[in-house]
Amino acid sequence: MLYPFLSSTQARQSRIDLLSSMMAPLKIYGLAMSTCTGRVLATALEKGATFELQPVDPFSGGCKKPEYLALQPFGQIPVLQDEGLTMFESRAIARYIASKYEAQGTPLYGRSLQERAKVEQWLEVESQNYNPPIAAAVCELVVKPMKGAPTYMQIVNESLAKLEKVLDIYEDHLSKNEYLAGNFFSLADLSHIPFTHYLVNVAKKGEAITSRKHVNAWWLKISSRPSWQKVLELASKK
Ligand SMILES: N[C@@H](CCC(=O)N[C@@H](CS)C(=O)NCC(=O)O)C(=O)O
Repeated sequence: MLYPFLSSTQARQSRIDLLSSMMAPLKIYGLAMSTCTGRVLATALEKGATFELQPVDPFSGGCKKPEYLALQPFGQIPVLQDEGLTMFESRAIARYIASKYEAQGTPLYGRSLQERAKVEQWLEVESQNYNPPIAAAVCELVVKPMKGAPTYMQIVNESLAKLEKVLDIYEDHLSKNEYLAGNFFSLADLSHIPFTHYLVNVAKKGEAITSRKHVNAWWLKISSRPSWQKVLELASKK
């Protein structure tokens, strides 16, 4: 027995903590202020996985250098390297981290196969239904001004109208469920945080979120998690 004076639950957690501290840190290439990198960092933080952030700045062409393109041929952040694995696509990376560190931290896939199935369902909704309109609006309102490019309000308005329709479905669902996959915080909720943060707190165009009672309560809960607050702290240091 590793620690004879601890309860079996405490001893199990101690073993997990020990194993985790022996694992090499995840190497994450990207920027904390980028939405997709933020998704990956928040996942690592929820799981208590150690990581090193290797800064790669898309605004100064860091993504288009040959050595970076060898890791990510589409020239985008983030990239993960871990124990001989090199991979890209933030949602795939988040799934990998949530699975690898399944035994520790927040159970981001729930506690049963059925709960995991619901997490996967809402992860797909995030990427297929929620992300396209919100990313288009954030690109016009936040990213293009940062690059000195003009914002097209017609694209903003059309994207927000599409987002409103998606959020009507979320409002109904969240009136019956505390979180998307049920009554537990999951990877599906987490995956929504970065772009929603930019729409609500940076672009200040979050009426579609804040005007819906249950969506807003959900948003306030998920965005106040220590993991996301830590991502914002890391982003503020850039
Ligand atoms: N589907 C990709 C999208 C990655 C992405 O769009 N990354 C942005 C930053 S958030 C980027 O690298 N943009 C630079 C570029 O496309 O040139 C993912 O989820 O990882």
